[in-house]
Amino acid sequence: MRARSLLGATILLTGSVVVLSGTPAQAASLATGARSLESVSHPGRYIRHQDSLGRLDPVTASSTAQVKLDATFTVVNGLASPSCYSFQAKNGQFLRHRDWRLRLDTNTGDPTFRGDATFCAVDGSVAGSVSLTSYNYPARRIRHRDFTLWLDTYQDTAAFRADSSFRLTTAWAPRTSKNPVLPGLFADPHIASFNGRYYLYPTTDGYAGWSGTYYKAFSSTDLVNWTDHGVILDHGPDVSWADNSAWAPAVATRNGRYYLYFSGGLASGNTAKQLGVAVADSPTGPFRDALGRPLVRSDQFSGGQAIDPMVFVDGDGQAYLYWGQGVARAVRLNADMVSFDPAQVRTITPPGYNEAPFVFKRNGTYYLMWSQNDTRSENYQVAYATGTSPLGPWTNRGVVLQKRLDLGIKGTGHHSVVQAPGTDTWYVAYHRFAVPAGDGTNRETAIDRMEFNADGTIRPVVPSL
Ligand code: FUB
Repeated sequence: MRARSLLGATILLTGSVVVLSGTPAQAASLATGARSLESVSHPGRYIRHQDSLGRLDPVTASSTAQVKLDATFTVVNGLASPSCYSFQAKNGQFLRHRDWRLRLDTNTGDPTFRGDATFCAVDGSVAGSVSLTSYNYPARRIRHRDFTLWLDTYQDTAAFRADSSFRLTTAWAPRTSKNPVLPGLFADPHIASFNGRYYLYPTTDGYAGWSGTYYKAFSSTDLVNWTDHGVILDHGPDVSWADNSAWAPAVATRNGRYYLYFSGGLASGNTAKQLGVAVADSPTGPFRDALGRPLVRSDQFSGGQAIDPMVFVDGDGQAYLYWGQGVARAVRLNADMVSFDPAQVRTITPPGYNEAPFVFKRNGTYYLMWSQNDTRSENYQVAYATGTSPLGPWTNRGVVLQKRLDLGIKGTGHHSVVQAPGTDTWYVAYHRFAVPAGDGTNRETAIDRMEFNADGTIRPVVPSL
């Protein structure tokens, strides 16, 4: 069952925080972003961590900056399920239960950790409050006892209900940076502009071995405030030939329809990655597998992995498909957007290429961009070439986006580019190791300006927090 908005829910405002709530003990929907969680039974006390253990302590305006940081969590997409939530501390660790005690830990990406660090929201004991049930032990809820936090079996008493209810309030330590633009772990962002609105289509990250299974879509009018449109394609129910490795989606539009190109693999048997295409009538889906089989099979071309698809539609309406890890390939797509002539596929692997090809056009020049090095390396970076056609030939231009260690920014790659409609203003969306505690499977999505010199070359992108 996929995450869907709750029909018939009422909107309650608690401070600046929106809590969508149904009747008592029903699933509730939380706004993601930086929040603090105030106790219902002890107003003025907030969930915080100290020495990695969860506590319920007083926090006031005169509390130290550290206490305010420790009492601030970012509500993010559930590590185990998009129907639920995880709570990321400012140090990058996640609130999880272990031995029934609430504590902070680093996400290992394995199913046990993700389950232990995922909580589903149900109505709390008073209007506007929530109670957080465990994803993997649904009969248990986060509650405080002697001002320490535990995962206890639900008891139908007024005291238990109050001790396990919290109001999400404005964060004691509000965010001071513009990136990441999406709360939580999302990688390989494909950014696009359709009908005056920006869209982001990322890989859902935080899984060991990048074993995620579903894609979400987000949209924005200002590149700052993003609306989560929920799951738009889920390999489990929606794709017969792929279970996992839901990687690096890219969306293109033609004739009023939207085509989502994606990678997928099987958990057993032939686990090699393949490319698929799904179609929808809206940029936020729901998408359905257009072919019921891969668009590019794992065994179809020799060398490289069939991952990281990207489609560029030229001004004459001709669409081109690019893809590949290790080897970069390109081909004209047929007008149906879901087929091509295999005999016409070209290898266009540029120097230092690893993966994530991306093509756009500006002032008659075609730009081919790609990621170098391994996504687990802090040296993951973006380089580019320019050409006179969507298929080259290409002139290598070097690296334009790389780590910025003075700000703790590492592993900047798997990017995409969007032009602000009607302007010559361009933006690059990319992922990086989550700041401060991320790595190659705990990545987050950032957006920065991408500027050009008078000769059309791209200026080095300045990654920002
Ligand atoms: O997110 C999974 C894989 O990691 C992508 O397909 C690659 O481009 C790399 O970012």
